[in-house]
Amino acid sequence: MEDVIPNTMANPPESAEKVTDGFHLIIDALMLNGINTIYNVPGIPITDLGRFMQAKGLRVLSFRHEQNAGYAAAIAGFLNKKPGICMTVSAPGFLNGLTALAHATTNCFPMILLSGSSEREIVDLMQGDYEEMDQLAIAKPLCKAAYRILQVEDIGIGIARAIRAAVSGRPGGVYLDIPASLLSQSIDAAKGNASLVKVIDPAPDQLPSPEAVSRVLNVLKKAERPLIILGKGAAYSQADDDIKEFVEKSGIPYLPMSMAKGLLPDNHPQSAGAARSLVLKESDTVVLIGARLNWLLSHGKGKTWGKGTKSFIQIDIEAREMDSNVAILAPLVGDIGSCVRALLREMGKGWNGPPSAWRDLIIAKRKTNEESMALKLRNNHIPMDYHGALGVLKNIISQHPDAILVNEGANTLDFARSIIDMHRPRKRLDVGTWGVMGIGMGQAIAAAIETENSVLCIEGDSAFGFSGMEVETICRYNLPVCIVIFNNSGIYKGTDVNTSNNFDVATTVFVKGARYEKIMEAFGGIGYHVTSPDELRQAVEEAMESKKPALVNAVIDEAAGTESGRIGNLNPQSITGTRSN
Ligand code: ADP
Ligand code: TZD
Ligand code: MG
Repeated sequence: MEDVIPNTMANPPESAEKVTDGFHLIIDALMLNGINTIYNVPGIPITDLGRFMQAKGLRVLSFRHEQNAGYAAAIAGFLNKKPGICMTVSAPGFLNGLTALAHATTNCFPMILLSGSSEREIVDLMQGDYEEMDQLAIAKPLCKAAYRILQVEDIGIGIARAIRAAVSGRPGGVYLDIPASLLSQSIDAAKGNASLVKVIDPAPDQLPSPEAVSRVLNVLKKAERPLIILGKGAAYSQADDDIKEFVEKSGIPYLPMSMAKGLLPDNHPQSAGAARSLVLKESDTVVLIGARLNWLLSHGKGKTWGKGTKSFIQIDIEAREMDSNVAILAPLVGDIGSCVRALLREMGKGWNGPPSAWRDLIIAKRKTNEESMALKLRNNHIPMDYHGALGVLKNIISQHPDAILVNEGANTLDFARSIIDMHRPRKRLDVGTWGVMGIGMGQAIAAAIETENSVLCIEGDSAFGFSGMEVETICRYNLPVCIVIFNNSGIYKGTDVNTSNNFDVATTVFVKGARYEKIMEAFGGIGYHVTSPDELRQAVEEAMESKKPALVNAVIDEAAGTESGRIGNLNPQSITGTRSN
């Protein structure tokens, strides 16, 4: 289908240099605000917008499905602390991008979904326009803010508003509706230029009150078994040095949430990662830094947290997060950098760490757990189990501490998260707050583009299927991405059998012996098929060395996984008791 070329471009009037249009003002407004990368799928009405962006020097990456472009934009927002931009066509393209926008909002990542839309006059009378949909109304409940720009002179303000809404306070997703007719509206170039807005200080520091800082330290001083939990908000805040100094000065053991791994290296002496159950249960005082007490932390109560009452201290930019699940004794509302710096200042010199009995208990537990794990990781079983395969990948990541690890799946996710140590901040990207499958290729592409580092994706075979077609995108842009598929022929396991008399296989199993590596070969990348830890090591080392797109099909024992990985307890129980485990 042919795109509508704006009159200003097809037949430039004599005074063309003095006139600009919606297309160009959007580009100028984004560039003025330091936005230089767009993740998109082209089509009416935004094809030319992508072309003009490219012509102006923006990086415009085209995906095979908007959801993946959206996940790329969301994680770019996390990595850069500025909004990642996803651009889509109207109705179906917009809806495909919307999952990622909701995901960004849920995860507190700044992102802008910029979607073309059809003619308001027709849409609002529901007269059946091309890809008709009231996109603004649909986006609103799923994101932090939603705006529509109707007049060319409002582009500057509209984009400024979207940027500020995405990054200020608790970051999140913003929807920006771009009707086709806006793009071709023209305006005097000088007037247009003057209407642009450079957002000053889009995410201002938010200082905690001195009383709140003292309250935190008073609670902390009394703690006998304190624990710090670092969440992905701490990773996002990029206050890496201050956080490290606070943890080390306080002497308090810390537990990183999944995407906060590497903020301090996982082999740090204060890491309680290998004693997780113990510290959650036994701690008496917990300092949450950019981590919510949601399902991932069992809502701060119940069996996981043990019997004794705990004192919670929480650092978060969002005041409403306090007391969301349990009472917070010492809330510290502000941005993490400012809060941690304030604590460091007030702690002064000679701060006593927690009692050594607490530290020794954790160190002992950690040692036992690490030793029993080390044995499992060295196994050379064929078919491979998760431990044998992940032991290999753990070593590879420690040799490439700057490589970005992308991880999704169920068992593949849970085992990799606990087994693979991270060494630097923001190197581990994964399924986030929702535990969503499908983030893999989008995150891998954005990570390679935004950081220029190598990317290692560890993917369940089911997880990979959600975004697998983007292998073509990875090859097209020749990105240094190595995808390892943990191929157990199914979701959780490949062994389920349909015991009824119908003809279909069980709901959780896939084709046996699938040759995923051929998808990579189809587009010019390198494919490997491996069945042992040794072969896996060789393939991944070679792929990481080459910095070329590669896919390693790693055959895993079909029976090695467990239902739902580590969160099997969340499966509703069947009253007929027919579920097998
Ligand atoms: P995790 O899943 O790692 O536990 P969550 O996504 O639950 O982390 O929590 C992240 C928290 O971090 C959110 O409550 C968010 O408001 C907060 N946050 C994000 N950025 C900042 C920041 N710069 N300063 C303070 N808090 C932040
Ligand atoms: N759909 C979406 C978008 N997100 C989800 N989390 C799911 C479905 C349900 N789901 C999980 O929670 S994990 C998973 C699904 C389908 C796949 C697990 O299989 P896998 O990993 O092959 O990726 P393992 O190693 O076989 O467990
Ligand atoms: Mg699987």
